[in-house]
Amino acid sequence: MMTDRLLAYFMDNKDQYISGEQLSREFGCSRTAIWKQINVLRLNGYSFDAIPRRGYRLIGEPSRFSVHSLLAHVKTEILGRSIRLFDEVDSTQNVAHKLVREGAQEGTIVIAEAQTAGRGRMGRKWHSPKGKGIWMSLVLKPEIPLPLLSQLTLLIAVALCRSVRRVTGLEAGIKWPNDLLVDGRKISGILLESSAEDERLHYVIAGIGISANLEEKDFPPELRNAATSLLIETGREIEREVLIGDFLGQLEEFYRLYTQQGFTPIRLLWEALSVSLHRPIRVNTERGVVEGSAVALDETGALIVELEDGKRMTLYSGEVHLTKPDS
Ligand code: BT5
Repeated sequence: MMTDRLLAYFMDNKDQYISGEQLSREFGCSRTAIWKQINVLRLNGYSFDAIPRRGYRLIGEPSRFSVHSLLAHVKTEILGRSIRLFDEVDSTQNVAHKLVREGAQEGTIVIAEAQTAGRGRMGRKWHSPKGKGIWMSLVLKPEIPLPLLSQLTLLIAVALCRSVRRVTGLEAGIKWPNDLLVDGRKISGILLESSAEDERLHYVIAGIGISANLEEKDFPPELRNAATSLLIETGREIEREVLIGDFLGQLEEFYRLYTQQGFTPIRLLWEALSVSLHRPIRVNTERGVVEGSAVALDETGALIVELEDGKRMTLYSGEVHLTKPDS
């Protein structure tokens, strides 16, 4: 309640600095209580400028996806033919799984402004603050055998990477298998979850997280070295609807190419955008640490690593670390 009243007060006094003292008088509480409420508003996507002795000024409100603008940019036939927008969910993956079980068709997209339990692979967390990113899940029903599912991650990574490059002009690259990096820091991740029976895929939920408009302060301290955003890298706000529309267009095109011609053309595109090929890497796999240099993808999408003794190893999963800067 108090947060709503405080917000209304700032809205009525836009462009003005309001001192903590004045606010504490107005609301009959301590300045610490005001400061806490301002932080609650910040977590909800409001930005404040704070100057000692002058006070606080509301400088930004959380942006909201506009259905109108999304529809104007999404020109695809299958992907995005049903778009479900949410203000806040635990994870768009959970919502999409539920929708599929209720009969949602291929191409259904779930987008949320915020996720309270956004997830990455292997139980890792995906930081998803309100109004700042693209947190979305896509329902796919590909007719491929289960062991080839990792090709789909690579296909999505190629579409995403090309689209980020085109919309932002940044030199984004792909780190095997599912990270998009700019200057060595992560801006986007892909998470595939599937339901299958006897090697037959029922459906796939492709989760895509893009850190679009996060500022440095929107990242928790432990992520600031490893993660970045399109806003930080370009210095300008990204119109999320434009990126979503472009990405879905690319993905639909590659998805069609893949259905018609198989993985080879996607593999070549992937290799051209990869930052993890032909350079020293260390991979943490379930069977231990492997060091060497990645030389190519095989036909299933697995990574072929050449070890120091010249032997080659095929990796199907794992966490790649680039061990030396670009040469
Ligand atoms: C991923 O996992 O990169 C897959 C992320 C998928 C997120 C989307 S958002 C929509 C959908 N709904 C969900 O609940 N999830 C999907 P992984 O490779 O495990 O990487 C996780 C690591 O990325 C974390 O341990 C952090 O180091 C880093 N990270 C977390 N949040 C980030 C962010 N917002 N931007 C950049 N890096 C982040």
